[in-house]
Amino acid sequence: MQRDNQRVLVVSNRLPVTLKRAGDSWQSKRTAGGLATAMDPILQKTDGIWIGWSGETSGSNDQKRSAIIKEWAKEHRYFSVDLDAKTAHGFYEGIANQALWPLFHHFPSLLRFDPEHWRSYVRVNETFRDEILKHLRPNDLVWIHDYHFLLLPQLLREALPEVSVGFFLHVPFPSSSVFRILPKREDLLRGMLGADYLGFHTHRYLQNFRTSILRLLGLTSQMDRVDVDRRTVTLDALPIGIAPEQFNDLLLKSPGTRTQLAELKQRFSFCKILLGVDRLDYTKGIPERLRAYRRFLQDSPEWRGKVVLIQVAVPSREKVPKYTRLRKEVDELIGEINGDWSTPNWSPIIYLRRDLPRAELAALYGAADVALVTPLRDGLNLVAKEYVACNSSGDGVLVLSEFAGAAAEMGEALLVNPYDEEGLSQTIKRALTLHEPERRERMMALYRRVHKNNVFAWGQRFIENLSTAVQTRDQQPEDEPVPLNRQRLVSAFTEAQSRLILLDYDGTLAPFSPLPQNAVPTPDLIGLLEVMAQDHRSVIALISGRSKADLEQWFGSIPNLWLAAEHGAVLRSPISKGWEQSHFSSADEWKERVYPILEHFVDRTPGSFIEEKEFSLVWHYRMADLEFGDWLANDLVANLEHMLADSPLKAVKGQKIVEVKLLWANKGRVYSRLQQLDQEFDFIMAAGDDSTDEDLFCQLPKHAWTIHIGRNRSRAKYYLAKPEEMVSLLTELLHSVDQPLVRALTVPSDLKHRNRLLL
Ligand code: ADQ
Repeated sequence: MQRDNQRVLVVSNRLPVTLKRAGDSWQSKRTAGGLATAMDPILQKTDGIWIGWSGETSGSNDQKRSAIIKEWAKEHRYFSVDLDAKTAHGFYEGIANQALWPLFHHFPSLLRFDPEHWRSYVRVNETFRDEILKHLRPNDLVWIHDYHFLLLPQLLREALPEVSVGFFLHVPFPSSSVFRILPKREDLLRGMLGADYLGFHTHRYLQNFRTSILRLLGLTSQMDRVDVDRRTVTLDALPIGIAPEQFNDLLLKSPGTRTQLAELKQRFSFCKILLGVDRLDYTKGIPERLRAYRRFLQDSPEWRGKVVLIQVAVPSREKVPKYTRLRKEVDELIGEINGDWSTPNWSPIIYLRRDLPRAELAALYGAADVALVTPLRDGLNLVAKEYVACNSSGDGVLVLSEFAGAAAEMGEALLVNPYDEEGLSQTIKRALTLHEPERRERMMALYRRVHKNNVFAWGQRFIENLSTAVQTRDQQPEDEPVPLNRQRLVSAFTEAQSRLILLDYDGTLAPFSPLPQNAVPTPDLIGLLEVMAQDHRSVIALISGRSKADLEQWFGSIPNLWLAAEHGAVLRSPISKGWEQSHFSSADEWKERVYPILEHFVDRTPGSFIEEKEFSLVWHYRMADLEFGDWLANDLVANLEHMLADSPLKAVKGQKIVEVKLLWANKGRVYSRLQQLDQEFDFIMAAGDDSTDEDLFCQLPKHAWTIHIGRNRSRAKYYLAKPEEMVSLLTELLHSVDQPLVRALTVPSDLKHRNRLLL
């Protein structure tokens, strides 16, 4: 829940006001976009502020301009960020609209990425960070909007780690195979992950984001969250709404809108009205729609003279060449269709290429029999909802592209593939002839939903969810290890009289290698363990998932080192050198059942293989495609869990492996066994990196120094980032007891005595 005194700072590319030079004076104009409608009540309620770009790049210091900007701040608490023309161009036309926009909308061939533009994009994100920091107070919630500021959440986090940031992406998040085309893709993902709460319009976009962070950053996530740098980032799908009453009110109460509606109905009383309302953007599918309409006229001569398409298109981004070409293409197509089919009394298309006031739009929505909302790709699409809001009588028909985010929640529309010219032309016909009961049923269901999921509910939910995400982030969960204080550990170690040190090998003392047999210990590591194991005050055990043979080959000759193989299924004492099995095991017939299942996964996953150990079977997929491997691993564990439910076996997902092992073979048992050595340990340290080490961490007494390698969730109390840090810690421990050790090496009888005790 949102706390009472939490102010909201809204950050978007443009403010809801714009500045324009008019001769030697300046004009300030309010833009009534959907976002302003959503943000205004939130800003008023929380006494918040809005930070954005004025859209004007002269940087002029003239008094009239400055006075307007001051007025915005004073009257509305809108704070304008000034950008110089070159930086603004690189940021806005360059990266935002020629790299991110086409790519996020699945138009990779239109991607233009200029490194100089990228530098501008970074600079603008930094400028916004600095502006936010100027205004930020403790407890504030920052809400950043859209693809112009993908780097901003992380920039803020670096400047102020405790900052509370939400980010909402208004455009689609593309599939990972498309997203990976972007240069700087990792920077952009890390930038987004600086937020506490990340919102997308649909689950599909959220899934695409999750796959991208897995493939490109190796981050595994859950449906609704991902852990990054010891923080939890909450993920959500939250489609934006509109303010339906504002449209309805215009139709019911505004004399201007009512007159226009009546005039439209009268003027087109002889025919049906199809309506298109779009920004003039290639993602909106306007030429495709026009071609489908032309085909419809060709194929359905009975409709000629009885239908009209009113296409409203507001020019946008005209400094980008693709947009000027689109404008020309649309002009030409409309010219051709009207030229080919018009009669003295009828034109098939009426084209309004300008920004219409909302009052006029509402009249058009109210008059249209069918709305054609057919983008090739769209984050959501507000026009679809606006049209529905103006159809309280349930008369209209919405034709909606299945590639618009809105399709996910507007299933009662007639869904179309906008690339399928013939299919779209047939759907136009179907929409025009839809029987009244079906028409009403579909429209009323849409109407109810548009009212319920309105933009105010959306804004409120975002803020509440962000607030909850921040509170969750601030509660340190029990399974969150903290950074290890090495100094304290070293002094506890040196002061202790009797120490127990339990070490995992792979991922703890040595980094992973694509092939397990290649992760051979270095001579330095062997040397280090040799010297450590000779300290008469320490008992050291290496507890690994490896086979007896591997451990014996690599560490078997180190005197006084205990070895536990196969996660503790077998233990070798340094004196007898014989392997002792911690549990009587029955025959291996379970392997015959499990092996074919793993084999099936090997067949499906190139690069993966099976390792057979005495007490377990392991499917390794480190060399396979990471995303595919992880996905199949989850599938495999789920299948095996079901199958092994009543058996003494367990399936565990480890570091790029799935292992099926006997339940009793676990690392916790090694500690139980070593406790039987007639010895009181006043220092216990255990280090490990994967889920099998958790069995050990749980088993140890509270005062033990349990260390997880890597910053993941764990039952260990502390963490070190990587195996190199663990090895350097052991070296430090060794140096801290240098003198006593040297003495110990000269007293072999003492060692013999101790080893007798151990057995
Ligand atoms: P847009 O790409 O701008 O928004 P859309 O959702 O359709 O797309 O919103 C367009 C808005 O502009 C509507 O409110 C519409 O009424 C208005 N409009 C369009 N043509 C107009 C005209 N000629 N005159 C006046 N007004 C006009 C981005 C994403 C979308 C996402 C929104 C909100 O690209 O996918 O739905 O943000 O998150």
